[in-house]
Amino acid sequence: MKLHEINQAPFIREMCEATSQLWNYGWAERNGGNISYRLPQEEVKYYLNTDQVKKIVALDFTVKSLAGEIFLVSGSGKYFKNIQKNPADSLAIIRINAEGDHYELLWGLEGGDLPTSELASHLQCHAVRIAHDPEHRVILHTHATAISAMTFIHELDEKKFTKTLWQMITECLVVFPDGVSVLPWMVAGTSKLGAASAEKMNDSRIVIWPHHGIMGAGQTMDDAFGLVETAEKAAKIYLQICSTRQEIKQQITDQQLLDLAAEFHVKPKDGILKGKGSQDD
Ligand code: 2HA
Ligand code: ZN
Repeated sequence: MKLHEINQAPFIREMCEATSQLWNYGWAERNGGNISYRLPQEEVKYYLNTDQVKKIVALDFTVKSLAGEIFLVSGSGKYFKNIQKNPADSLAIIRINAEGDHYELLWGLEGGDLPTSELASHLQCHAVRIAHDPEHRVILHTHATAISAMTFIHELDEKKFTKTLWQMITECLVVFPDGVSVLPWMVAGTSKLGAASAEKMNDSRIVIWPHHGIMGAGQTMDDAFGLVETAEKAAKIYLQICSTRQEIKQQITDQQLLDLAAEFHVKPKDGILKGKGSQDD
């Protein structure tokens, strides 16, 4: 079969668009942020001979449930602003081996670099999200400015953090009824952070890394991106309210949020809202 030009592949184009948009937002300074995109074998085979393995590399953790899965990932140390100029240098297509303890490099990272330093977080989060949702495909980590700023002045209790975000924009509850999870500060790039993030991804598709950034999961690039954008917009409103130093004179009540959830057929995360129709009433 004649292979198509891989730079024209929808998954490469989407990755280029997302990374440059993240840079335009100012959330991807230097090499900040990383994305991984689960690719179906049937899609990849039009662009790549998946029998040709360029390199096999050990993982320092095991993700057995991802055996045979293929991912497009951003490279370690790569600047999001530059990815679209040379995707084959900045991105990699990897496949997890049958034991789930190595990856095979199928394409990319032509300069010999490694996949994202947060690979442990990405793969462990994928494993958890796929177990909840077979359609899950994208994990996106970025240094979203307002969310990071909010982690300095808001309590890190995840129920309180979730409620504040839900109160900032009516749409938030509809976009992330599962709320946000918040980890304690942890060292970046470690499999410990990966395991902790993955554990949180059982409960929510957003995990906040205080004083660092955010991780979002989605079925498509737009889905994961939109989720992060929505949380970030809410955080921005929160910060703007704080900076006015005015007391809040009115806001969306718990009951209004519950009415909204009923209208949109979403189930708000337990233990946050009180009122008619709440689990906690
Ligand atoms: O440098 O964002 O968390 C990439 C990162 C590490
Ligand atoms: Zn980061």
